[in-house]
Amino acid sequence: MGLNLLTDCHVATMRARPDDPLGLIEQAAVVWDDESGQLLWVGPVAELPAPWRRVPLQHQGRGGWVTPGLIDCHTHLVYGGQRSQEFRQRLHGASYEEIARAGGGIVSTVRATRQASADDLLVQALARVDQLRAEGVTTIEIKSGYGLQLEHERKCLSVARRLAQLRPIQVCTTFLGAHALPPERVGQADGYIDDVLAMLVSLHEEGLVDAVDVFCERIGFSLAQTQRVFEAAVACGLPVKLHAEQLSDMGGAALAARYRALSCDHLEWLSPEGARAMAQAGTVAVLLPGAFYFLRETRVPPIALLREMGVPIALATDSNPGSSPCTSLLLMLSMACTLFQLTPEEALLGVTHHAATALGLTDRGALASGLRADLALWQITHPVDLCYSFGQRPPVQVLQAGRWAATANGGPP
Ligand code: DI6
Ligand code: FE
Repeated sequence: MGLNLLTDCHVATMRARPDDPLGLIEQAAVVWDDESGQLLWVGPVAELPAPWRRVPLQHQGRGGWVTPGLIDCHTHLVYGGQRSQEFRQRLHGASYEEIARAGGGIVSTVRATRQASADDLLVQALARVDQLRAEGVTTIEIKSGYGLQLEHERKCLSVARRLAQLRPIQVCTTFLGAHALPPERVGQADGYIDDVLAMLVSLHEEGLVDAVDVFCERIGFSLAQTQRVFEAAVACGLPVKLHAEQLSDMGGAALAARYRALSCDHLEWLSPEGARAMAQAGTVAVLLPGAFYFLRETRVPPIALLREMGVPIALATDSNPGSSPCTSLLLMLSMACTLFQLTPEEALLGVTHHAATALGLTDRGALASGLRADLALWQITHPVDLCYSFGQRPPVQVLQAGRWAATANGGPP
């Protein structure tokens, strides 16, 4: 226990320098304190101050690359059941919206999630979390939204909190009560928003909520309903996020920006006004190539517009049973480059620095002294390799809050 030194490695700090968006350091050294869980020094090994050279715990990186621990900033990974039959229906021509309107879609997962016990949900969610951890993920966001009643939303958010007790991973919870209309409230969307506001107050008092999200969409909730939820979040002192402009341009991004949203997510139909508002508010664009791929969408998010306006771009799995049954953040790096034409550097910043911002976290997502000692040590030749190969999992060793964490893909070095 105490001070640790990692050498024989290269580092992608994710602190941009001119002509070097990833802040690369070759032949680097990293020093951290495993009690405070903080980084103490990151830089070229040749510049390592003498006192740090003799710290008691020394680790060899075997020439690998160190990145910040990856951050999956948008998941719905606590749920019951699965929806492969719907996938089949869609391949026979039914659309995601048609299935949702016919009582399938999110609502079918709501049924399965309500039936499942907390322990069942926990076991299933642990398997998903372990897959993400085996890819160097140290922080995840988990949304509720498959319970849609107080006891079931509480059950899901409590499972999300328990995951962080059972595994070396940090979990940020997001209350997404306004995800879909539950079967018992069909035709009463405004009445259901009353329920959402009441649930929010209770769940927030129980310490289960870190942020609030809404599915603002033709098949979800209107702008006015979204605004009511945002007002309630503000009253609780909670930050907001929004599922915005995924299937249509509802103007959700501009509304979210007025509430200083941490992020707007999906954004295939984002307008220039929406992008401008996000840029001014510092709202992160979270792109979800897994959902784009799985729903066989054709309209790509307006990447050029996001770049031009200077909106930070993050990437996430959207892990959920209906539109992205996926637990690979590395696959999202590949898809973001091939499907959305992000540069590898943008993609890598999207699962580190900008993903942290999308969760309102300033203590991670980059490697520098004073930040959390969450890192991944990859046996690769260059960070771009993480975007280049797909369906593969390079060997990785994970440090979470200064402690080596065993994963299905590697133990301590
Ligand atoms: N957008 C999504 O991509 C997921 N939820 C949402 O609001 C899909 C959820 C599902 O189909 O179960
Ligand atoms: Fe989502």
